[in-house]
Amino acid sequence: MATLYLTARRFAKADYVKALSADGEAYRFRQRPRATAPSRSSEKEEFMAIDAKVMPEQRLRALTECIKNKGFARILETHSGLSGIVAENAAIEHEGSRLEFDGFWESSLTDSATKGFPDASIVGNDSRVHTIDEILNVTSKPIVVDGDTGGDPAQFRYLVRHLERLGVSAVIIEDKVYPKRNSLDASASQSLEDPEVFANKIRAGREVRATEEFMVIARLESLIAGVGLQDALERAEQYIVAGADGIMIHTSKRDPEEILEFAKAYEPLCARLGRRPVLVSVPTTYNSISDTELVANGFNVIIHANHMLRASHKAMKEIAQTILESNRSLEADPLITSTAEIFATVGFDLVTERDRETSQVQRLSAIIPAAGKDAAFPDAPKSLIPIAGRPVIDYQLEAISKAGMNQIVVVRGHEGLQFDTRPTDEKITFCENPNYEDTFDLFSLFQADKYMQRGFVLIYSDILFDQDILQRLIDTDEDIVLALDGSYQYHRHEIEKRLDLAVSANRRESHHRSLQPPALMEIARLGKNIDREAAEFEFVGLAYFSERGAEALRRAYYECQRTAAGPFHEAALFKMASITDLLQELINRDVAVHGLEIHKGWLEIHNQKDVAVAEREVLSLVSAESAAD
Ligand code: SPV
Ligand code: MG
Repeated sequence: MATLYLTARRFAKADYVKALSADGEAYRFRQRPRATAPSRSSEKEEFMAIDAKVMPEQRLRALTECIKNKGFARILETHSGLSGIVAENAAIEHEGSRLEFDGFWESSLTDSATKGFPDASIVGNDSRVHTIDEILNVTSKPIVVDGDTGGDPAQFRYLVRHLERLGVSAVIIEDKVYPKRNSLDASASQSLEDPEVFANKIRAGREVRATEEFMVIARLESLIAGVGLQDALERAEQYIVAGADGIMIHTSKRDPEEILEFAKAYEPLCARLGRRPVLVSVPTTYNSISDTELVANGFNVIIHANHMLRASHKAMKEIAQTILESNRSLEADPLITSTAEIFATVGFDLVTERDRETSQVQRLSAIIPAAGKDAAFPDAPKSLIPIAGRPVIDYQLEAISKAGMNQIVVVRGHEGLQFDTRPTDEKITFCENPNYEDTFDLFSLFQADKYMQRGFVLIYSDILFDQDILQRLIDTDEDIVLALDGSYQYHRHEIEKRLDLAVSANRRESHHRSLQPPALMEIARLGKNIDREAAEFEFVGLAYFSERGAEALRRAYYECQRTAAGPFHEAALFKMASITDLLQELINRDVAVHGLEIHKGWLEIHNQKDVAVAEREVLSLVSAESAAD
């Protein structure tokens, strides 16, 4: 304790001012390595609870270490796991350093209020410990627990043992009589405990602790009870003599004057006693004073004691009102956190990421190249063409998620910003193809290269399809499988558009009379320039690539990118190639590219006529479904 006294003393006065001259200079001390590296986008930079590898003893000690190193600790109230995560991650850039809270306050007021109870010794220790454990579970910084009166010495002993074992750094008990009333209500009765009885409780608590670092802090309620500064100082002396590791002086006044007077008198008192326990303030009412000023006046722990709870209460009231007033929740959207951010905050993303690693289907990405501009729909990406009131991509997302995939990647280009109007909680990863005017779908696809590597499903942006087709493609044992529509050959004379056509390796004559079930076949030729009479199939725009298939595709792409000069299959240049060109390249290199024949369950949107057909289909499906219900 002597060391702590010296260190705290050393920092307590003029040196604090010097250390904090630029209001934050002292923070340089604390470039604490994070328990886990922040991952992915800034919105998702939240602390991932499951990866927090801080053991109870380490956390326990961190508070004294923090006070030793920089002279003080700035503490924020938390009342739940979620508020703990937010408090843990709160940070600003301050003069080139990262400024964060140093730990958390587990408050009796806010723990009770979260449960809808008054702060009047109603919520018991078991329940409090449950909340504390919740916070410990998802955070890594030190916790200071509000121990109320501590109960009788026997109860306090058990509380100290329990909190210390959990890794809590300090417990603060107040010198009032059980059952206590919250200190901030001036009309409440505030009966003070006999100081000697309270001093014995401090002794009892300190006796049972297993480590030197666990702090038992005595909270003076003299100013709350209106018995004055002198009483506070006398009690402070008794508690210091009893071994208190810290002294908290509290007031409900708005003016910090009394608190500062106490702090001034505290130094000579400690000097006389030869020991200076840390000095703690809770500036809820006297909050015009800054943390820096409090530190400059000798305070070592500053607790912002209830702000997270009060903030959430205000926000909840506002949102409930807004939904009632608006008769729906749309107006509430800008006032609330997106579900995607909540998912990232509490580590749900990590769960799904790990699911993806273990599940064959979930490992796959669904990649939708949607960068190109189509003359028939010049004003928007084709993904956003509305069909019966919903954009094409909505139907695609539904089918993709029904097939069990949740990594969805859209490559955008033409009118790409229009995707920003999508719901914020939708989980689409966007890649950009800024060269969409000079390139085609192959170049777009490879903007999503890093999402291709564990296997993927390619989905053209202008098709509606049944999820069964996706499922069947994925279920094949082949590495590259394209969905091919065999009905093309019956309609070929009616179709005017330039389609992606395919010829199988074992061309089946009189195919339409075959009794064989639809089967997988190897593809020999693929492209738009295939003679219409020779072509048997139309490529639907849905294809599956296993990890190996994706690897073969990527290898060919990067080799051709390096070596291809002049025309590349049907393209004038490699840079302007289509996906089918690269697939033809694979076939020529003896990589098996398979086709899975389908007859129904998809529609392509090439022009306004297709939109009308799609709308009729969608609406008839909807009415068939509701008739079946
Ligand atoms: C608490 O946060 O529960 C406290 C501080 O004890 S105060 O509410 O100011 O009494
Ligand atoms: Mg309290």
